[in-house]
Amino acid sequence: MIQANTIGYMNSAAPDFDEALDTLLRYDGSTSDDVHQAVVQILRDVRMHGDAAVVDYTNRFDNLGVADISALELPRAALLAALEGLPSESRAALECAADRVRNYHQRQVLESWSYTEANGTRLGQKVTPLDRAGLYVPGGKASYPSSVLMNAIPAKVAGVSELIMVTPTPHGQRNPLVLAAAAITGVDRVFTIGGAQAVGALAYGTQSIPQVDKIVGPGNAYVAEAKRRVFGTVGIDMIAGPSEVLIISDGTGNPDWVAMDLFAQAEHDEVAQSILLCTDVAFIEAVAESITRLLPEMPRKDIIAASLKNRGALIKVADLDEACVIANRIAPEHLELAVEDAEPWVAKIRHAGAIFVGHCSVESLGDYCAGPNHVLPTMRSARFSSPLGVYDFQKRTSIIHMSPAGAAELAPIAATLAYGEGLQAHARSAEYRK
Ligand code: HSO
Ligand code: ZN
Repeated sequence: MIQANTIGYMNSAAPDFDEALDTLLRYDGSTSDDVHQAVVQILRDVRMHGDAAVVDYTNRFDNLGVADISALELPRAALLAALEGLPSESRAALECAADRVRNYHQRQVLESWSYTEANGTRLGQKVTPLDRAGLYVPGGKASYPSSVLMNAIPAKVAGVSELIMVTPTPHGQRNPLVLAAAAITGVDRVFTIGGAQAVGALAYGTQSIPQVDKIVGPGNAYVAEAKRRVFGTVGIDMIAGPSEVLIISDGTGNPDWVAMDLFAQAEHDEVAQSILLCTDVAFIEAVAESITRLLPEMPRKDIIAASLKNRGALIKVADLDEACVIANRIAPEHLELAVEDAEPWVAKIRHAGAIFVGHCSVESLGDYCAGPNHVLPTMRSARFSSPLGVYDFQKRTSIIHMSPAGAAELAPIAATLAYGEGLQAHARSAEYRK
């Protein structure tokens, strides 16, 4: 039987299902007043005092004792040493993943285009990479080398000239895999700073840290709040919510696989969300049994258990069509189609960050090395946004090249519209070209 204390069970046929689903999906990502106030203060200090403030906060928050900012920059040699020092298996895996991610992202490059009208007027769109991007890499338990690949590679493929990584090293502890990933992807400069002070340094620039044009990468509540506040001064990628997986099952396949896929999401953190939609009650029971049996084996069982209990659910649905309707409503970050004949169902999914098609296509392959980006829209934002990609490091400029004949032809039209708006100078500057 399904143990409701491990993971919630729901049935789409229940009269209160809609409300129950809304409650399940609800997540309050708002920032607390404390975080907000601390971030305002830190950003103000970094803006006013530059390097000195960054050094101060870093010494205080990361338990360091450096005299100046030069001690907080890692030379390229340190990155290469981290790469050289890796066990060969780790290095090969990182390099294989990087190659695959690069290969996938090369197909995303937006090209400039233009067209010429009969009278010689040429109109177009010119695509340019950002000059400088900043990549935030968290320290501690959420420090993922795979995320360095996923953020740095699209920037480099786009042609960003300078990519600056910041990552905190509390108590001086460095993560060699993160540094090796920076070496492989060609990150240009690395500063061992973190938190809101690092976001401020990248956004405003200091005496030693160059101002960037866009900041990408995940972070804790302070980093998220700092990114929100510097948006406008610089671009940002997105403010990611907890990671989510939605699995659609037709009752085929191995329940252990489904249980472990739910765990893989749940082990990220206590508020990660793992949901199964399944047409077959017996299979749901089998998955519940797998969960109970496999959970004690997991080193992160406490996090998994909390996540499944707080935000997980096994949901019985009538059929796969209904599952797709619910999936579109959820707009999950990751959607697994764990069904026998999966391909035809892809067309029915309109809102998801990434779709994993068939029993072999599991999220963890996508997290590391399939090729597509693992930075994906969360909290239902797949309804209107897309995976991080090369296009996030490219911008577009319109090109208007009027021929004399083209200008003469359009001048009266522009003038008419300008007089209608009461804008004389607009009208006359158009009419000069007649
Ligand atoms: N599932 C995470 C990415 C990740 N998983 C990194 C493991 N490492 C968000 O898509
Ligand atoms: Zn993951």
